[in-house]
Amino acid sequence: MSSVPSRVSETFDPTVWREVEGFDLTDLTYHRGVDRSGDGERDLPVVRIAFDRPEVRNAFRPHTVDELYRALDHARMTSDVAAVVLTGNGPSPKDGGWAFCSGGDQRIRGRDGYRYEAAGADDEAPTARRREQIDPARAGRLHILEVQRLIRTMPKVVIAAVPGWAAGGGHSLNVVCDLSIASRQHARFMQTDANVGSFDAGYGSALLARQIGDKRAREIFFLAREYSAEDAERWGVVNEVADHEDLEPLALEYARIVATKSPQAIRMLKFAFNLADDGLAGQQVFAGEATRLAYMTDEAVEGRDAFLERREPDWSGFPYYY
Ligand code: S0N
Repeated sequence: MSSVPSRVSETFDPTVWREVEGFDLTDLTYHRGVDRSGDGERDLPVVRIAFDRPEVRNAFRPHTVDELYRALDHARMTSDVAAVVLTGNGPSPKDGGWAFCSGGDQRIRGRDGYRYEAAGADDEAPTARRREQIDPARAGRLHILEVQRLIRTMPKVVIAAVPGWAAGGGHSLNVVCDLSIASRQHARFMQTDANVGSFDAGYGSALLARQIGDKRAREIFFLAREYSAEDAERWGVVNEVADHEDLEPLALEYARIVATKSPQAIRMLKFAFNLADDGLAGQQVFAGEATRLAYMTDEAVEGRDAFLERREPDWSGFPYYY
């Protein structure tokens, strides 16, 4: 672990990342990998997106989700980025606790659009909570589900690096990432949805059951018990457990390995893995790639040219069997 704490995260290595410019982020940090080992600086095909609300275990409010969608979508459209590391900055300045993400910010949630604020030190009852009304239209938005779909359908490998708590909607985000690694010392997992009257009845539960088995997934949701990084690895919730200081380097290593592979092969494989579970939506994403590839063939070019040249297409050069 770096002995010099950086403003991003204690385990963040500023020598291998540069801030992505043009984003005015408050709830996240967004970095591009860089290789500074030789002369000058070379961009790596990797980005790091991190929740940056460690004082609330990296819970997401609607604004956090807006930022996350924007950063992920930028990564999706950046053609020389192969992989995304999704993580949480830390530790908490309050108590030193680490988190990947603790899900929806429970102070900003639900039907009535209330925001609960911890009382200030000069309040009459310091343990009480103030509440103020916020725009109900935004408070009710569960657009973290849009983020889940973006992670699921983006043609890049998304790697969850879990440095601490993955709870509630944060637990579900880990489920939806393509690969996951967790800190041996600090990563903890708990699916708290049913504790707080919330339920991820989509990927968070159904995909989890697909990944680790139905009984275990039901146990995780119905009992909402805390489990460790080792449990998570044994059950298949994460791919690998690493010592805390090795987590970010390992995430970067995963990402760099992915970046050595054929982009098209990775894309087709990701969509193939999704296809059966995602039904027609999965087929549509896979088929979009198949069509894009088909457009590059002479056969498709013949079809297009025949239309533009107002003639019958000549398919004679294209066999019915390869
Ligand atoms: C993660 C847990 C287990 C960690 O426990 P630990 O280490 O004992 O820390 P705490 O003392 O509990 O927490 C430290 C400080 O952080 C605050 N905090 C933690 N999590 C949240 C959170 N999710 N929202 C708001 N604040 C949070 C604590 O309050 C504490 O602050 P201080 O120091 O001021 O007291 C433990 O913290 C825990 O169980 N957290 C809650 C996990 C949870 O239930 N998450 C929500 C589950 N549901 C979802 O995620 C679905 C999405 C969702 O809720 C939503 C999102 C957006 C819009 C709408 C919704 C909706 O459902 O309607």
